[in-house]
Amino acid sequence: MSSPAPAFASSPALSITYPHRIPKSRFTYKHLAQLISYSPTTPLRVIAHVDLDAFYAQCETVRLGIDPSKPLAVQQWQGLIAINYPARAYGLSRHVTSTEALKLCPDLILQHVATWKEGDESWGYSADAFKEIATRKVSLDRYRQESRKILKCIRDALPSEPGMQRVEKASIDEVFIDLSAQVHGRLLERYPELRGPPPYDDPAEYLPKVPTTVLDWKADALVETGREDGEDADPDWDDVVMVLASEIVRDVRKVVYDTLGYTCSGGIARNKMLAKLGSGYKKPNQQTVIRNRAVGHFLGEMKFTKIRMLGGKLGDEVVAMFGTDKVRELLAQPLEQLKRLGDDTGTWLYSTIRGEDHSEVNPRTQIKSMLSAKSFRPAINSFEQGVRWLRIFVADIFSRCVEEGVLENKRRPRTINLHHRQGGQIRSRQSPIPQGKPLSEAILFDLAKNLLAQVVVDGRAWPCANLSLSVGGFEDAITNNKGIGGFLVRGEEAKAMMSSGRLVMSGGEPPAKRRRTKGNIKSFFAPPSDKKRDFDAARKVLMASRESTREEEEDEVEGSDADEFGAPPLEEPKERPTTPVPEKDFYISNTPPSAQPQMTNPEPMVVQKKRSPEPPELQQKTDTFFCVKCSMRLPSSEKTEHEDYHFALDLSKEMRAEERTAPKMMHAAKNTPVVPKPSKGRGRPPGGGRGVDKGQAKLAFGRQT
Ligand code: TTP
Ligand code: CA
Ligand code: CA
Repeated sequence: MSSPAPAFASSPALSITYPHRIPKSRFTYKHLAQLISYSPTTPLRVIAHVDLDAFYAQCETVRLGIDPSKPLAVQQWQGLIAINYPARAYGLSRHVTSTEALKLCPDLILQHVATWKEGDESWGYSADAFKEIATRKVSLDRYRQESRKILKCIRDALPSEPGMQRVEKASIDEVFIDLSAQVHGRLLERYPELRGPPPYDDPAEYLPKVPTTVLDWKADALVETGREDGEDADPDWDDVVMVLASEIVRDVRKVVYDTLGYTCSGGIARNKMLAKLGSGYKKPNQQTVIRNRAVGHFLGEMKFTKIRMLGGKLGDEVVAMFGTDKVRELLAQPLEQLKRLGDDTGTWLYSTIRGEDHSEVNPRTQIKSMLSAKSFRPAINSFEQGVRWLRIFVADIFSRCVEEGVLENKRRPRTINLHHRQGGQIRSRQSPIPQGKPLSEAILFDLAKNLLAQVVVDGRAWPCANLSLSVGGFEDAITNNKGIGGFLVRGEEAKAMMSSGRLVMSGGEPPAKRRRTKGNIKSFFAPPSDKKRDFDAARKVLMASRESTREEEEDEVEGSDADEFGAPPLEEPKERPTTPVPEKDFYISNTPPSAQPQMTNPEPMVVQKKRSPEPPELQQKTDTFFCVKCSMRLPSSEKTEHEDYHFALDLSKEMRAEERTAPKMMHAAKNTPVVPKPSKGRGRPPGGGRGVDKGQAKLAFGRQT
């Protein structure tokens, strides 16, 4: 156990002679040594977060060689997705349109993000892109390329010895760096008295005191302690650790600027959560240190919705439950109260607002999945149109696969997924990617087409408001010859392949019943001739290939290129509280929760219910309406269609009830059911909705026409 700490490791006798006067650190040799192994529990731990300033905007100034002091914004359709700092001085933000922006800042350089155009082989920059939302989709490839260069540059600026570098790419423009091991090295270099061994060889011995009372923080923004005596307390080793880390971050930022011309901001603190808050504290081109002595004050002043993971739905839920968004007020809530959010979430929140976060910097940089998506305004209405978009998605995804080393057979995805949104409904289909032959764009395209064909054949596919394609389950490919085993599939994949080619449906109703009622609704929206053409096209694709599908499981998407409602979503934070509240935020998005791909429900008659009712005060926030019939929030733009949908749904229920009660009416002569004429007018029941015979209902609605 620990004994009174000596002033210096080399003179333990001092501790015996003058125990009361011996200055000592609060930290032990063990704490110090734990830095080498990146222990998330050592109180000397130090993490940096580096975030590029106005990232897409800088990408454009660098690409075009524009003077960075000129105001510039990156446009996506009519909106702005990135605004450089000179333009922010004019009051521009992501909430203004490009037209409003030009009024506020007539000299603004507006650069539209690169796009893929229907039919093009590759993405490019086009002056007219903003007018062509219906035929183009955004490409973030350029920004991804720059992101990769920056990441490499950061790595090159850090020590290359094994175990001395731990970097996590947290999104397209930010990284976490665990500087613990590197700082440990610098500490021993600069302060030989720390080299040990510890007195009595006891790692629980306290470290000597820091041999100075003043530290040079250079130009770093130092977060205040909020206490009058806060600065008076002499520095301890945790402060020294922060100074050294801050030096490293300054160097890293300089290398990035000198090599590639990008400015970024940094945060330095004892954990990821605080480091991230630090990098956003003073921008642009600055770095902020949150010393341990300043943590309480720093967080207390803050809105907890700024904290990682609390920016989305979970944060909203906490605000609604406790009626505040201030950390200080939430600190007054006992743990038991916070546990109303769930045991794990409550416990996570309790320690988070107290500045505790033991999550590790995860050096995994490999992509797990890739997504390409498009929201359609106006909605698309045919299989053929859908297929044209799939071609772009596949080109987009395949080019990213190539960068991942698919051609060299380094890594390859195992599954392909299609999400299809129609009204308030998401349908998802998944299929395994055959592993026995080299992956090609053509293979992906065929698989994608097949998935869409399944959705179409299954009914009620149009009008489609959003399509997204993703590949996932990336694995390191085995390069040697696997023999016949290389062509075999395993586990889920095998199960999926063995299923009959029909969907595995969720929900209690037997498939036959569902299919019939599905037809009722489907025939409601498109004229029969179009439907037939569409259906035939889809069926042809399906006949050509006998791939089967299964209901999709949720998949973490790392790289995404969706342009949901005018702005692409960034990658999600990869870590979550242990009981995550479903959260998937699209930027500037009024997408209803029902439209989020993790909620899949291939059951066409039952509209996806939200997992938990949303607090009423949150319901008014976006441009949505609340459907009391299915307890679901949907974009206002879909209101009419949704009401039509309920009308048709009620109607089909009514008819089913009648089916059960009405006597079967048959043509005596031919012994065939009476076939009613196709109904005119949307949703008018054949025969006025009364006395419809079972055969009629079946033929009018159940048949794929
Ligand atoms: P951010 O790092 O959030 O913002 P930023 O880099 O533009 O500005 P800051 O200096 O405040 O860090 O996002 C990085 C990029 O992600 C941003 O340049 C554009 C893109 N993005 C969107 O497309 N839509 C959005 O709503 C947000 C927040 C970001
Ligand atoms: Ca940024
Ligand atoms: Ca960022």
